[in-house]
Amino acid sequence: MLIKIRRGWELPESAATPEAVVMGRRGALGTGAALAGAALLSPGLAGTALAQAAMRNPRFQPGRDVTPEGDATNYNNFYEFGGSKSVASAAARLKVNPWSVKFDGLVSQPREIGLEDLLKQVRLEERVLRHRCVEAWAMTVPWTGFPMSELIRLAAPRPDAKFVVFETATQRDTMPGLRQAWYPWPYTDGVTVEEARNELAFVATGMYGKPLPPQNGAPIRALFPWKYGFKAPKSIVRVTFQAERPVGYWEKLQASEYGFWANVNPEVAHPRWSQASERLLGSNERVPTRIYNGYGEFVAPLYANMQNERIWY
Ligand SMILES: Nc1nc2c(c(=O)[nH]1)N[C@H]1C(S)=C(S)[C@@H](COP(=O)(O)O)O[C@H]1N2
Ligand SMILES: [Mo]
Repeated sequence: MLIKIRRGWELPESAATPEAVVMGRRGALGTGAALAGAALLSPGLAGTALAQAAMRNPRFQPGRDVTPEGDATNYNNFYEFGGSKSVASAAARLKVNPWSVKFDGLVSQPREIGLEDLLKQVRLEERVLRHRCVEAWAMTVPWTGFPMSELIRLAAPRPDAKFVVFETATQRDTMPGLRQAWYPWPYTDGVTVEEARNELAFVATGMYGKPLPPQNGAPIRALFPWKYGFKAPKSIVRVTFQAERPVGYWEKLQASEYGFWANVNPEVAHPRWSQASERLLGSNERVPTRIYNGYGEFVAPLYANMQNERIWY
């Protein structure tokens, strides 16, 4: 079915203008934004706490070249800053200091924790992970951060908590996208607590050995590398535990196309385009999509006994 007003989220990648591929702007913007992100943080936190002193975890071998930094930081989806892929300069206005994250819902003790405080209670590592957007582009990024299971431990959910929802910042003054009232702000998405505890689930605070640039979700974002990228909320301000399955931003927009599970599968097409292959940011090479984005050994058991669930998109 064709919809009258075509918005960014309704377009397959092939129909979008690859504005970020204009050479020259990329490197300069990427570096500038990353530095701006670091400079906004308090001196104690800048650079060090968010990204440094992190050893690469050898358990996660990408089997692909790392995407050039300028490509990963200048071709983004961050609808709060607009529907194009070129949001890096707009996102540079994001205010990341101070930053805190709320833990609420079915937790033993609801609380709000400052980011510096949170980072003191985890050990950072670097993981090179593949990222696969539902629009069929992909990248391979060295992220700095900590296992999502650590965040869950700090939040201390009660046993009746079955799902966890991540809510993204809404800064009226820095995010022009919020004025587009037909979008279901704030951007949220969730997974099962069991998925969040899987060792592959990651919380990123840096990339390429530096603090996350705003456009990639500064200062803290989620990563579920076996799922389509829309399940990876950026700039998280709230983590809520609940018994009912949540309906995230994309599912609210178009449930027939973006479901709750959204695991990567080359054989299950998106209702409007094939997922059989993906385009690598940087080289533009097309390569076959892999089931669970190549991470089946870590996550396939999570879905082994699921029936009557649309787990692929
Ligand atoms: N808050 C927020 N988080 C978001 C999005 C968004 O628009 N807003 N887009 C998602 C989508 S569709 C993708 S593919 C990834 C893109 O992450 P990247 O820009 O770091 O590549 O972020 C996800 N997280
Ligand atoms: Mo995406």
